[in-house]
Amino acid sequence: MSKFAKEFNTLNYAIRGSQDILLFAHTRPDGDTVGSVLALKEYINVLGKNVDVACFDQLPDYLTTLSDVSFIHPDNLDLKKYKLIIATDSVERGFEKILPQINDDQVTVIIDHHPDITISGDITIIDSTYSSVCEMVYDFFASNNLAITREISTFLMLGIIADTGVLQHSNTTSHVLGIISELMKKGAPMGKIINATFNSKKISTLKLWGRAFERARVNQDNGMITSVLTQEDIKEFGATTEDIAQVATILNTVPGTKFALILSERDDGIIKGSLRSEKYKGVNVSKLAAQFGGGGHELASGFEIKGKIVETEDGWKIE
Ligand SMILES: [Mn+2]
Repeated sequence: MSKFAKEFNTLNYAIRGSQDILLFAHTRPDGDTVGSVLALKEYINVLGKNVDVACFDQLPDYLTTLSDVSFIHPDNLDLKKYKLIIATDSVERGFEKILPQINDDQVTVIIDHHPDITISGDITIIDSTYSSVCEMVYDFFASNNLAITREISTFLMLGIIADTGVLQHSNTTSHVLGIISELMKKGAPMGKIINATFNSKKISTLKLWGRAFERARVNQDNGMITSVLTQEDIKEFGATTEDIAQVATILNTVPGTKFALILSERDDGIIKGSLRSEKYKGVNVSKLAAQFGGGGHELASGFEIKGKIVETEDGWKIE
């Protein structure tokens, strides 16, 4: 039995009791937030209810082979009409702006697997031991004995594949693999999902990676492998956050390294640090991130500092 059996039961009761339902995906939506809202949308549609999906950004191009959904920009929402509002994954990337506008007679639900979430809903389901929100939503379906259609299985698998880096990250538990097996039985096209999310790389992404890999340095003293991307690089290649995060993941595969740090310049003089490690390396990168005022998971964390990346004679420095 799931540890959230009670919450999942309440959530299903709330869905069944509401005619107009809003789902909310996070800003710059990824496979997990998209997969989780679309799986819930399928279920709610079948119940014959009205369901909309809101997001500050549109569905990314690479996911259009899996869905043709269009998101409603929050500025264009008639928020009052929804009796039930469900936000999934990284709920503090967009939904925190909506929450204060919601009335007491509307039911809010938060489903997230990120640590340190400070907002809460009428139903709050947060657990950072889950690989993905899609893993949590699978448990919601299983806990309530709900039928998983081929469409639902596709969307749930999307989020799990995305957030586990195709079942390679340390969050790939036996529970996750059990779910993957069940979703395959329901018809989820695993190859198509992997192709959409990971196997196809734009030439601009490869060029961005090439630049970052060329600059990579290993610090033999602490086992850190690091590289930098300037704002010019990011603009030149139209890099997404995901493109940059994957640099750290790939750098982390270099033998003998303990963790990877990628520093990337963002707007307004902010430098973002992305830290990655692997369980067997025995490093808790969230502690490192915390030293710079950031946070995250033990093996994937980040921080932000003010400054500019400047080239020097023998490398790079932050000014
Ligand atoms: Mn996620």
